[in-house]
Amino acid sequence: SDDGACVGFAAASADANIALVKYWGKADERLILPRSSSLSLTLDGLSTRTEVRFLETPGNDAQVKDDDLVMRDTLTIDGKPQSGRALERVSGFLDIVRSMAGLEGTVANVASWNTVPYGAGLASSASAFAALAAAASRAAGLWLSPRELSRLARRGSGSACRSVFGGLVRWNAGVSDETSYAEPIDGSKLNLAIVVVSVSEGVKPLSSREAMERTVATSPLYDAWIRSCAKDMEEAMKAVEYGDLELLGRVTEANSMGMHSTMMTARPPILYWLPQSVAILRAVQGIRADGVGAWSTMDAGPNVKVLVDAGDALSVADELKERVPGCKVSVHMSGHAVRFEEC
Ligand code: 2P0
Repeated sequence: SDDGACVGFAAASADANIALVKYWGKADERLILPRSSSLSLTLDGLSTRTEVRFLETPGNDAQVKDDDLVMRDTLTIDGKPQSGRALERVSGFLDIVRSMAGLEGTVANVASWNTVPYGAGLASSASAFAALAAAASRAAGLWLSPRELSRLARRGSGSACRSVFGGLVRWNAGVSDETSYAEPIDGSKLNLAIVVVSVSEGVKPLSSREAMERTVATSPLYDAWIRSCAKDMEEAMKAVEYGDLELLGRVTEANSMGMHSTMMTARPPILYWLPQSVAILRAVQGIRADGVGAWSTMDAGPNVKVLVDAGDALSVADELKERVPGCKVSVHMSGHAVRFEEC
């Protein structure tokens, strides 16, 4: 239903990000506080644009007994109306925005578009919730600082707090809603790019949310992983400060392998890798053995992302296509902070 009076409209876009030091596991599930700090690179070319409209709901009061007449939030993704889980998650997030803005009596219409089709394994919840947090807060009349926006985006999806900013971004784990936020870090001594190597997905993957919960609860390696993340963050921050791509690459690859080790040792085990993923991991090692800087990282799916100097990105992409026939590659430079559209 769309017959309520519009009380606010806004649109915003956000880029996806890839973690070099990963977030894997929550200390607080409701507030989405992570068990460790993480470091990411925001990527151009993988983004979400979202429009949010809040409407008054004069018919939603107590005397309306006919359920069909009660107005509810609506959500479309890439033109397709959503219901069930996807809508519930967005509605739950909008409740946070509504209570911040005193708009409890409203419903929202949300429309979202991804530059990469939703479901392709690349459209991420990071760009989605960063764009939604920006558009929804602005439509609700809230003018949040970048840090406040990062904290809000975190409530939708942890990694989304990093997509509020461009370039290299650090998410400070923190111990509370106020202290868990992302911030941009000075990456001017590096010129990074990511080559995304995608593998066709056959199986329906386990969501990262469920996978990380199971890992925290059951992997005997989990505590060791959290300790190693603190060290990885220190080394990665030093590498960024000194412009040491080699060190940043080594930390990135090792940190990803460590995270996947905790998944493989969860019970029951979680394995996102496919045979093609392993072929790509080996091709990256081979490219490095030939003297070109390239380091792999993987997330909650079978695709491999390769960290390179921007100047090597196209040649590494060509080399990967040659070494792993049938894989699809795309090159992504450093991306930008959230963009608001004035209306
Ligand atoms: C990351 N990932 O740091 C890690 C590495 C995937 C592997 O953040 O439950 O969608 O919404 O906070 O952010 C993906 O998990 O999980 C993720 P929630 P999210 O990028």
